[in-house]
Amino acid sequence: MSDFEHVFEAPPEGAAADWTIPQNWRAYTEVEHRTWDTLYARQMKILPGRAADVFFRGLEALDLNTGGIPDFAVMNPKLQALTGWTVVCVPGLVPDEVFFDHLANRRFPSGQFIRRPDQLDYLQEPDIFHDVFGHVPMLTDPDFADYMEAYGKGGQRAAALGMLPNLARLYWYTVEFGLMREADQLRIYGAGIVSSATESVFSVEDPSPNRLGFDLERVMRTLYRIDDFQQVYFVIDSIEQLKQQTLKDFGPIYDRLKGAQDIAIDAILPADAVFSRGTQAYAAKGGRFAA
Ligand code: HBI
Ligand code: FE
Repeated sequence: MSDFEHVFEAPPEGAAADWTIPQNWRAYTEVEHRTWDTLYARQMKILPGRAADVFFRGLEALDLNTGGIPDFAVMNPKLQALTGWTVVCVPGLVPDEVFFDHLANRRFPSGQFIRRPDQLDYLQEPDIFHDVFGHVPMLTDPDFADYMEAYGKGGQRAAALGMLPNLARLYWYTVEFGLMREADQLRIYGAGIVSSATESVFSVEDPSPNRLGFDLERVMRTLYRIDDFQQVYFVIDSIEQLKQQTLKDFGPIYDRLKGAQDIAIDAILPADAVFSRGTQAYAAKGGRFAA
């Protein structure tokens, strides 16, 4: 199962059996380095007060603001010393089982390329800015690092059991689009949000989306959209809570999920903890960055 269109069937020319490729840092052009700087500077204006402390602590620990696209040979020793994770380069989206095998071994696969200057605001495939700026700071947190490894291991199992569509929703609503409570506010920790200038504001401030308390089985039943702002965000109390709710045998959960119906993207259920009851006005106007 994959929600994306451009997944190759076999490792492309020049890629290893595990789909990794060299970063080839010296080959990035001046334009590509300046694209990183532009995106970085833009997010650093938007994220203070909106992104979680844990994200900023990770950014700082990795020292990603030295100018230009980070050189993994410099970044990886810092990350490895903190949590044992490393970042490897891949050509783009890789098959699910390849992705899970990397995560299960504490390797995060990052796109090698960076978006073009005319794609600053939106692209569907994960590039190095999304993957490194968005995902890697969170991998410096020991609990989040454990959670991601467990997700990789769980992915292999879910795939074998035919439950990947359900498990992928957990990744989507936490790793990519998660919010957390912090300082009496809702703050961003999801990589899909922190790497997006527009969704960084929308996710925490727009009246449209629902913001609901995280509940594992509820999340795994909830549909999602891959091509637009979310209609619902799920809020965790802490990374520790996320880890504690998910480090368990999913077997009994999958048995229950097989008999359960999917939940509509804009539904609010009686059992939900409601942080914001959204107007859904953005989606009603047709979405895709509608004014
Ligand atoms: N490949 N490079 C890359 N990055 C991803 O985030 C990714 C992937 N392949 C599959 C995948 N994600 C998802 O479909 C799984 O989480 C289910
Ligand atoms: Fe991502």
